Order: sequence, then structure tokens, then C-alpha cells
Amino acid sequence: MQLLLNQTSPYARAARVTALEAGFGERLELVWSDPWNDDPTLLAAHPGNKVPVLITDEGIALSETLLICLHLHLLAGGSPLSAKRLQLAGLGQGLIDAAFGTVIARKHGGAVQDESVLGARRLAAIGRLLARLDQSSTLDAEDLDFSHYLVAVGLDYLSFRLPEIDWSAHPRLVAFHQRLLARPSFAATSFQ
Ligand SMILES: N[C@@H](CCC(=O)N[C@@H](CS)C(=O)NCC(=O)O)C(=O)O
Repeated sequence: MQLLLNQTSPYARAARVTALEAGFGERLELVWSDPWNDDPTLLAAHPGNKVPVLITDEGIALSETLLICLHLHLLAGGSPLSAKRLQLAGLGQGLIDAAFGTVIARKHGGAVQDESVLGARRLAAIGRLLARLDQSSTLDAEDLDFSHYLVAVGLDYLSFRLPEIDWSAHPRLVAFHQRLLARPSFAATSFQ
């Protein structure tokens, strides 16, 4: 199995954490890729030119983080996720989308992008998502799955790229973030 990824992608990190947590660390070959330049290996695997891409042992290239995580979860013998867990996964992916969208808009259009209609919508979404996540009892589960990894990666990406967004008023999220960061899968994949 191969994972096409880069070091700073929150999407790729969520897929990699899911693979590590599922016990596929040894089986997973990491293929460092550059989605921002024409990387022939990535382009051949995924015409959408985004990371992550998971190439299965059968040579099938899977794109989209949620689908990759679901595939890895099922491959490891995981049970179907409950609606509550799928809800959490969606909130986690939504947080990553809004945070990554903010970062990339700033990178290409400057900080003024935050004041655009779309920029303001993204920032407002981050605030609402944090408040909703803070209320989710599913966060406290002992048996973790990719829904939890997506949320923790989203929070860690906020700390990494948007440290001015203060979410310390959400103590459950702070505790959850600390709990997940202490796991070897998170330590092995830290943003840098
Ligand atoms: N919806 C995709 C988003 C993946 C994505 O946007 N990845 C970024 C890296 S963080 C990327 O490769 N961007 C390159 C581009 O947008 O051209 C997923 O869930 O996997």
C-alpha cells in the first residue's frame, strides 16, 4: 500500500494517522508528493492533483480523505460507524476544510482574503464548528476511530497554521486535543 502525501497537509495527516492506528505502519509506503507543482507520480495517481492518495495493494488509487479513512478502517476489520461517529467525522472534515481554505486563500491572495465574503464565511464556520465539537459526547469515547483523528488533526492544524484563533474557551476540545496528541500516531506525524 502506498500513501501519497506531503508533510503539512491536514488531510494527509488524518489518512496517515488512520493507517498507523489500524496497524498498517509496516505495510504503508510513504510517497512524498508536491501537489502545488506538477508532480508526475501524483498526477498519474489522481487527476485532481491533491493529497492524500492511497494506492491499494491491487493498484487502485483512492482519493478523498474520508473515503481513504473509511477504506483503511474497513480493511482493518472495523465495524460500520454509527451515525454519531459519522457526524463527528463530518465536523472534523469541515473544520479541516475551513481552516485549510483560510490558509490557502491567505497564501495566494494575502490576509485581506479574510475580509472577503468567502473568507468571513470560512472564519465564522471555524467558530461554529469549534462550539459544536465542544458539545459532542462522542469525543469522550475510549474506542477511537478516524472521526476522532479528523477532529484532532483539525485542531492541531489550527494551532499550527492559525494560532491567532483562540479556542482555549473550549476546555473539552483542549483536553481531547492533548489526549490524542499523546498517541504515537500523532507524535510520528507532527506538522513541521
Ligand atoms: N477533499 C480533499 C481535499 C484534499 C486537499 O485539498 N489537499 C491539499 C493539500 S492539504 C492539496 O493537495 N491541494 C492541492 C490543490 O488544491 O491543488 C480530501 O478530502 O482529501
